[in-house]
Amino acid sequence: MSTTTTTYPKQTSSVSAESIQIERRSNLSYEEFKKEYLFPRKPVIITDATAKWKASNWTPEWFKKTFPDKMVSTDFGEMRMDEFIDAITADTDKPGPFLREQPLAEVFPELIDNVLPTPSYVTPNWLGGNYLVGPITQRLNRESHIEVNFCGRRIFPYLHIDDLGVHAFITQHYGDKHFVVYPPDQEPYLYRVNKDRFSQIPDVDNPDLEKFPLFAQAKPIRIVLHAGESVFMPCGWWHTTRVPGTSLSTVISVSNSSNWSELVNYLENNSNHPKLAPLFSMYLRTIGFFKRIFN
Ligand SMILES: O=C(O)CCC(=O)C(=O)O
Ligand SMILES: [Fe+2]
Repeated sequence: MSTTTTTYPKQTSSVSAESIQIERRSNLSYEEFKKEYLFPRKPVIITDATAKWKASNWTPEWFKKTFPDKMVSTDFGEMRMDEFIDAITADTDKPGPFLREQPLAEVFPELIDNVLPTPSYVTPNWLGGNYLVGPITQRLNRESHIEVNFCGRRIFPYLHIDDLGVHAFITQHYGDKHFVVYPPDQEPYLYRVNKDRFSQIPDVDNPDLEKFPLFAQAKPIRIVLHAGESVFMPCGWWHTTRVPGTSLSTVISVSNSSNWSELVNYLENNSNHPKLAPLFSMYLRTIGFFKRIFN
């Protein structure tokens, strides 16, 4: 989910900050998920979505023992895995390195079977597959990868909504993760960077209210995701995170009939070929129409 300059249409949800509590659910059937959360675009924490994943046993020590000399790409540059784990488990207030938004299949191809079976909640997922137009296929497939976030105590670098109008399904494997979440109706108070998907507010817990006075009116929803739990973050919901200690999580991005129109609008508004963009949009809407029938 890269930080390119983009235009992003206003998004909606039937849920507002006044009415929401983020529920914890287990044994949630797909039908219930669809009706209560996916289509209403309401976040939910699911406590047992990935119970069968081998990734449930991931720990920093296990990564250090299993891949000691593997080079990983962090925001402090390339590092050996054993040094990386030492740095993110050290008891220090200084921010350590962050292995951020790295595709699992590229960084740890041997661990792909650790995130199976795919939970029904992230299906169908239309981000994979071949769309017969190279740039469209590449753009969608880029978001279809499971990403890893691995770090020590720190805040996520930005309050944002996700790229391409996707929903995110974030699973915590190790440690706790504190989320600060704002429904789409809070956007007027969040100082969105013009035509982009980021807020100008660097730290929502220490905002500069002289510079960002309207932010005082924003109503955050706070949740803590524990190891073994997943959160469904619908498209258009603003979120950022903070971890009090070592944290390891994965993110699956999802697009299907519940948010396909956001993806199509996004691509149309950000096309490098403005003249062709309406044609591509029509093409993708038609594909969506048929996928909806056959999925
Ligand atoms: O896992 C996190 O801390 C946040 C991930 C996220 O929001 C993202 O990758 O877009
Ligand atoms: Fe995100």
